[in-house]
Amino acid sequence: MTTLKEKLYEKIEAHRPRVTRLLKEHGDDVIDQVTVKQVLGGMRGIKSLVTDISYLDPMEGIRYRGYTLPEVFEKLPKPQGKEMPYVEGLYYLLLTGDVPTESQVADVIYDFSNRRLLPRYVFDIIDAFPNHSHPMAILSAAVMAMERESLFNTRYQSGMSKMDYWDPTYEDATNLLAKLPLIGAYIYDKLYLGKKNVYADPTLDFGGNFAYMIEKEVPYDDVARMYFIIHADHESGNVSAHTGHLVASSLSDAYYATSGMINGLAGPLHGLANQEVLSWIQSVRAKMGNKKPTKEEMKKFVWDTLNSGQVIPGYGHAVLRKTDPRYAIQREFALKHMADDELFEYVSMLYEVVPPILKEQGKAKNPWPNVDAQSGVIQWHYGVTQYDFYTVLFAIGRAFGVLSNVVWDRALGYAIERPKSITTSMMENMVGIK
Ligand code: CMX
Repeated sequence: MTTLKEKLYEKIEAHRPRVTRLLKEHGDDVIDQVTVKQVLGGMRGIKSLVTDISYLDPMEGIRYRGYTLPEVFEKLPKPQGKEMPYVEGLYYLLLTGDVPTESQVADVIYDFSNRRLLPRYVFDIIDAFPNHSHPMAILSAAVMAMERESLFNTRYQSGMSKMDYWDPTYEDATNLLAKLPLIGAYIYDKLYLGKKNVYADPTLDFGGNFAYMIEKEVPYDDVARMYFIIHADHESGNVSAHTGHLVASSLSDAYYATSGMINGLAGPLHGLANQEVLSWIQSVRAKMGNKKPTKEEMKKFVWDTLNSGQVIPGYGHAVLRKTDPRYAIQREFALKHMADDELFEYVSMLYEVVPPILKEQGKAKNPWPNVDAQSGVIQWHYGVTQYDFYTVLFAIGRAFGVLSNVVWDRALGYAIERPKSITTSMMENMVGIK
């Protein structure tokens, strides 16, 4: 057993009695009420999911295992001479709640390197996709194809105690996470570099190896580490995290759950917004004949977009009510490394222009930027200019949070999801409409 798996088992054993007690002694206590607006409005804010891996405060932003993002970046071990921490260390933190030591991270890196080889048929499946397919569809299919590798499924078929579900789920999750950079890089290399081979460097960590495989130079390795870490988790109610949890709740394995979460992330109101931001900025640039717009001109583009019934991508959020700390971290990085980048200047101007306009329009509850407003521009700067690939990067990061949650779902025996639906007439009757 790896030190991570041993530590995880210790944590699971300590946590199980807390859930048993809640259910036994407080199973009928009321913790929330539900309004018509919430039921018709995408279940916004209803307290109906439990996770200890991250918590999203509307004003403060996300905390992973109790740590704010700046704390996570400060506390997790980093490769020598690098600004950003090991992604493998984040996995340790998300699963156990403990900040790993250098040697505990080294153990995870070694474990990942033993699991990262891809079966040949995954390359064949990626190759079978036409080149104009969206990379998120290819990613989802590649993950789905590997379902036959699921150890959970094999052990379930041969009879396994519920108390052991977490173990093969952890194995599936770790196997899949270790393989995701290679899958993502092969999709990138095939679609944009026209290559049929991808070469990994087994001496590199998760972020460093990803940068190597898509042929991007330093400091893209740090960009990759930062990107995967900030996208890892955003508590359980967002579409990708919730889909992963929902699919796994029927005891579908980690491969089914991850493919499902990728499909949810691929929508423009969620993860795809990062590519929409870049495409929106490019359209502004084209309209300006590549000349940088003045503030007044930019305001007009924003109003034109709103008046044509579209949203401003990268702004607003279902939970947050302030600038997303994931935006702030990327902005800090951009100010340090690429302050003169032309597209970054657009992003900075949008930060000044958009919030007052959204406030004036009076519809969006949160006029501030989210993670997606900033992320594509950094990718573009370091040579990943194919913006339909950006959500794949989001997905690789998000898989860490989703899969850590699925392991804990199995460990704590969380139930199959089955909320109740009603008809419109029933709702009308309930509120007294005849
Ligand atoms: N531009 C224009 N209008 C916006 C807006 C934006 N950025 N954000 C919200 N609104 C509008 C909504 O469309 C809604 O309009 P209607 O009443 O006409 O339906 C109204 O303001 C109220 O919405 P809300 O309660 O503030 O926001 P929701 O919780 O319904 O939706 C989100 C949240 C993220 C889908 C929305 O803010 C949005 O569409 N943003 C742009 C897309 C985006 O950046 N998505 C990425 C979010 C982060 C992520 O998941 O990756």
